[in-house]
Amino acid sequence: MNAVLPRRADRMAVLGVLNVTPDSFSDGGRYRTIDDAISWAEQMWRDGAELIDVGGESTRPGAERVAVEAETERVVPVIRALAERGIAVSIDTMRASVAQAALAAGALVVNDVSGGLGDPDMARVVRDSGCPWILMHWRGHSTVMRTLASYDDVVADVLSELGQRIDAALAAGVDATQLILDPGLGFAKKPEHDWRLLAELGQLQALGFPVLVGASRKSFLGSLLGDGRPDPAGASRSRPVAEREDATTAITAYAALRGAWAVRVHQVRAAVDAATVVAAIERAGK
Ligand code: PMM
Repeated sequence: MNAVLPRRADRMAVLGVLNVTPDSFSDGGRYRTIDDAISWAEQMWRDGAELIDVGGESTRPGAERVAVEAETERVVPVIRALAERGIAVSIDTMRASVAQAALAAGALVVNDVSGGLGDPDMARVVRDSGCPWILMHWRGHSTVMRTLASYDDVVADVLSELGQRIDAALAAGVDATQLILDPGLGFAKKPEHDWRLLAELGQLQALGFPVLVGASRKSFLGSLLGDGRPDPAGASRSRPVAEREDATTAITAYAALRGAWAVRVHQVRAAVDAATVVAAIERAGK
């Protein structure tokens, strides 16, 4: 995996989120121009990210799909500009044609939140390029995922469904060394599912693939830390998205301690610091 990345870290890796979408839940609309997006990516790169994860379609619960042309037009110019600057990029898409265009523009890794379910052609694109492929646990598109958060045993069910995605990838000719797994926190999951999956991260690691954790600013952190008082609509109040950074960093430290390959975060510097601290403790313990 590290062979394709220009940086080799002696700590857990960090992916910096660059959503070039008007409506992503946590940083949507932050960059009004390509130049804004590139400047922010450069900052995350200086802060030590191993990959900038560029996405052009929001996966926020309830989000409608964007047209494939719009998604491609959003991501390709940004990826090309970052690749020209020597910045390593992953493309966050579940569409094979977007992945293909992104790889042609210089992306190094495909981050597929659908784990290959969203587009039957994705496995071929990944196989032909030989790039790493992040397979996230996913059950359905954003408009319906809330209705799919039902499990007998969330850890066993996620492991078995990811196992099916691994089998499908291998059957399509993708090499096992290309695969990275992700439990898909917040995707067709209730908070109790997210916490169980984190508690049992070791079971996911035991499948033998690198593991990515994407917890940054997600709603299970908001509901844990909310003051619990009802808002005017009667719902229990959650900690606002912008105030979930410290909790995100706590998860980063935990993921590093549990041996995750990487975290995907909005604030790279805090994550790099946390991963560096954990690595120093681990080195001192050897
Ligand atoms: N989460 C989001 C988007 N892409 N990709 C992976 N591999 N894992 C995730 O958990 C993940 C992802 C949603 O978060 P955002 O809207 O902040 O990008």
